Amino acid sequence: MVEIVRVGPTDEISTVWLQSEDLSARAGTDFESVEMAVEFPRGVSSVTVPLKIHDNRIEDSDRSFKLQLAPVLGSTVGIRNELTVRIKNDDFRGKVSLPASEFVLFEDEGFLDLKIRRLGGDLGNIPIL
Ligand SMILES: [Ca+2]
Repeated sequence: MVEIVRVGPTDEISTVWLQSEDLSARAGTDFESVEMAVEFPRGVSSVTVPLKIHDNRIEDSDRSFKLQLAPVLGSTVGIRNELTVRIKNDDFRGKVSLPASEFVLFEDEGFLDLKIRRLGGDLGNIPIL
């Protein structure tokens, strides 16, 4: 969600235009495109707009898109009229590690059951070659 704040008198209705622009994030793939009029009724100084972000379940880099405000019907937009939204990747394969740096066993034991641990990831399979 993004909050749009109206500064100054609130005794009149005011409307601004909000739209998104792709940067490294793509509308339709990484987030739902935004293209809408945002109305401030009389007495209202802030409006919250919901943003829909898609979880791609792919290990990738962070991606960004921009939100821009534009005036409508004589409204005035402040100097802060752009906002960059960064979508942080939270899909990781994790790290694989051995349980110890040394194991000691007698040669007549024949086998060693080695437990390999996966830490900090939940995405897909990690092949052990
Ligand atoms: Ca991802």
